[in-house]
Amino acid sequence: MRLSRYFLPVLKETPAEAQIVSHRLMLRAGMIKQSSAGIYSWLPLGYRVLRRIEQIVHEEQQRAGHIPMLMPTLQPADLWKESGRYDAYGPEMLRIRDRQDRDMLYGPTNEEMITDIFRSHVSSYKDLPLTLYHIQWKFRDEMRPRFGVMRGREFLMKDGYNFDLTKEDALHAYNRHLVSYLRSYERMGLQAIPMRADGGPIGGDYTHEFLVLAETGESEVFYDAEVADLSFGDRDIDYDDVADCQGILEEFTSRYARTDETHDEAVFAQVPEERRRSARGIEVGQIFYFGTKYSEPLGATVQGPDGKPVPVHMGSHGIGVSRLLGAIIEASHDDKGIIWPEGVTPFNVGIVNLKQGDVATDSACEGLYRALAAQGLSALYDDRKERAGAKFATMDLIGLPWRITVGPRGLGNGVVELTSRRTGESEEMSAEAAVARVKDIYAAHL
Ligand code: 5CA
Repeated sequence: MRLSRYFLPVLKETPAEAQIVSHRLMLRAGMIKQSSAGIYSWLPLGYRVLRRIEQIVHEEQQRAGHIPMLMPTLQPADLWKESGRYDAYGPEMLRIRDRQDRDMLYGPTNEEMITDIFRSHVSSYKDLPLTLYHIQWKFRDEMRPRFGVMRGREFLMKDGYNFDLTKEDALHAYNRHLVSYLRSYERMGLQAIPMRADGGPIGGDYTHEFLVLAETGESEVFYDAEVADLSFGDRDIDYDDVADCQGILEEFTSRYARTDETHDEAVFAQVPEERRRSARGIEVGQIFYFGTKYSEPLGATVQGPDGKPVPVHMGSHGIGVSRLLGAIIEASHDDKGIIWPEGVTPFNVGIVNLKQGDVATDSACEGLYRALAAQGLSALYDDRKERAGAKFATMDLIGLPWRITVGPRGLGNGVVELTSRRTGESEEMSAEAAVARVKDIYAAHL
């Protein structure tokens, strides 16, 4: 993408309404624009990151054997009356009446709708196990929408639902979700710690929230310092291997790690004092096993092996896709701007032309731009007639992890400069070597 033809409305001033750094940087970098409280347009740069995050979530869900689909945002109230949640959900639910006077609602989550789909089409235990998911906009009329996309009213969520014959099978689905979530967050450059949580309006005895530690997080958390040293890494996992998935659950959840809703001082006191930590965290996902809570009232039963109808065991599992942009920025920025992890960056590399209009420099930049594209790498080429300082400031603000700087002096010596946004370190090399290096860096992320 050539910056001269792109739409990147960066702001010079820090917007007064933004209280936390991720919100400030998303506004300043021209990623989002608020349309009303807690509702945003995704401008091109923000949209690119949102799509990257979605793609990682899709890939990891499908790796775990979960099946993508798409349900609507508007739902009939009748389904929620059947489950008993229509009244219980309270003022967070946006209720709408259509021209035929039918009660509708903008979905805050989809347990009822997916259970309805299930009961209409699945009748035998032989069709189980089944896990369906979608990535769709949700609406929750939050009392205090704030911090930009962190606590929105309209937000993008991945929600997945498993249907199993037995509790044991459903717990395996729970474990698969835990593993796939660990992998997803790590690909986004994040450490998200699974913590014991409370079921809330979704319900259920087994539930973990995934928290990214950050001072600006809305949740108070208590944990054993050892959990912060765990990482999933690049190990291979067979999602059908029940014992393997269970082993990973135990590895990541056996130490003390709880949100304030389930925190227990007496149990926490058993953690050696030097390892006890309390901090704040951003909840980027939650998994639930809730048994037959929805399948019983909605009549989602299958014919079991003995011919008798049994309600299916279910769980639901959510990732805060749009919230993740805020969480990633909270975890990865400096005083100049955002520092995108390679896994989610909107463009792989920025090209800064130090002397726009100089024939040799322009042609070197064009060549580089094409060479990167030929390798499947995306570049944002700053081809504007701006001062070098302004170009660097924009690149630093929008946070592409790698920048290639091209100027007449370097070209005279046959070199360009490759700079890491994270460390600020630069290295001179030929344009071909820079392309090869960037390709290597991204090999693990493409
Ligand atoms: N049905 C279940 C799981 S599919 C569910 O709705 N879970 S949830 O309520 O925990 O939401 C899943 C994730 O969505 C949360 O972990 C959080 O990351 C994100 N989320 C929830 N509310 C908001 C909000 N107001 N703004 C942005 N993200 C949100």
